[in-house]
Amino acid sequence: SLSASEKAAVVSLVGKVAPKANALGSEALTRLFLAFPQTKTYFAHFDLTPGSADLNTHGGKIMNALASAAKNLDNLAGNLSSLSDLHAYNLRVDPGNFALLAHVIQVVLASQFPKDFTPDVQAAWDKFLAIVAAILTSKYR
Ligand code: ZNH
Repeated sequence: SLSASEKAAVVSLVGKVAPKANALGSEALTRLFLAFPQTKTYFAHFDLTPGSADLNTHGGKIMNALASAAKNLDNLAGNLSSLSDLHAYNLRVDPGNFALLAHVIQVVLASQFPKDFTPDVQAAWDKFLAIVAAILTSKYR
């Protein structure tokens, strides 16, 4: 779990992430599909053109879910419970893909917030995203 200083480092970025959720999430998905083309298979019904409405909407959902989770670091499993059900029972995304998404999210945060995304903040976000991924894949069977 996250230490007090890691929690503070995660929270430190939330105020900047939430207002730009769509743009940040859209860029993360664009990077995901270009760097790891196999991830596109889950989104056959989307327009994957960079900047598309589908990418903005879905990217926003992901980043807003992370912002919400970051505000509930003491109850992450509870905060993410319904998303965990969705990914385990409906979407069945291969768990390996979560690390790929976590990677591109960190690239986006580093490029959009270079001053704020210090090594300490990055380490905390890496751990946070790994915990979120563990929760979202915890009900797989
Ligand atoms: Zn997921 C969906 C989040 C990962 C795939 N997602 C989703 C949503 C959200 C999310 C919020 C929406 C829901 C509703 O609508 O209700 N995710 C998330 C997060 C994460 C994730 C936070 C981590 C961090 N996913 C993921 C991955 C993948 C995915 C990795 C693959 C690659 N998702 C998905 C899909 C979907 C989702 C496919 C559905 C979409 C549509 O709309 O159709």
